[in-house]
Amino acid sequence: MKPTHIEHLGIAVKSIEAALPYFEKVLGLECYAIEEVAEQKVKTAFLKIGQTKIELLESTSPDGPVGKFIEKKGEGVHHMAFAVEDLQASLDFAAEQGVKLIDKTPRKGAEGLDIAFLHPKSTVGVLTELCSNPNK
Ligand code: CMX
Repeated sequence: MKPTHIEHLGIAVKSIEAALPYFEKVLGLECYAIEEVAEQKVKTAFLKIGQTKIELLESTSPDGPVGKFIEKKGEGVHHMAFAVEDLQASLDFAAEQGVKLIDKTPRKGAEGLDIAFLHPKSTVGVLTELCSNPNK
């Protein structure tokens, strides 16, 4: 599969507004976009550090994946996203290796990326996202 880099780290937060001062004022990063992903029931805020982004995830509904995660585990690292060149081929390869897929085919995520998730039970407990940029 050979991911090219860590595209982003997803961090579940109760409130983007309350979390941003730590990332902006203490770490000195800049939030360059806030976007709602209705299908995932989240609002996202993006900060860039080198080639990698930090994606703050605030749930827009208690029954969404991030709402359920915060209810169970509290705020913290929610997922890790790897950039791959051929997303469908990477998913097929992971499935062949016995990895349980949450998404068998790509769907649309924030920033126009094609995304798909691998189940944390198959990825040593770290919810894993694979993503590719359809415009590259
Ligand atoms: N990291 C690690 N483990 C996780 C997890 C996470 N982020 N979220 C849930 N789990 C674990 C739970 O702890 C639970 O483990 P146990 O069975 O040992 O208790 C198990 O997975 C099942 O969790 P659940 O609360 O019952 O939740 P569901 O089965 O309904 O869903 C999951 C879990 C991972 C399939 C679901 O959250 C999902 O589909 N996630 C992918 C989509 C997503 O997270 N979208 C938000 C980000 C959007 C974006 O980046 O744009």
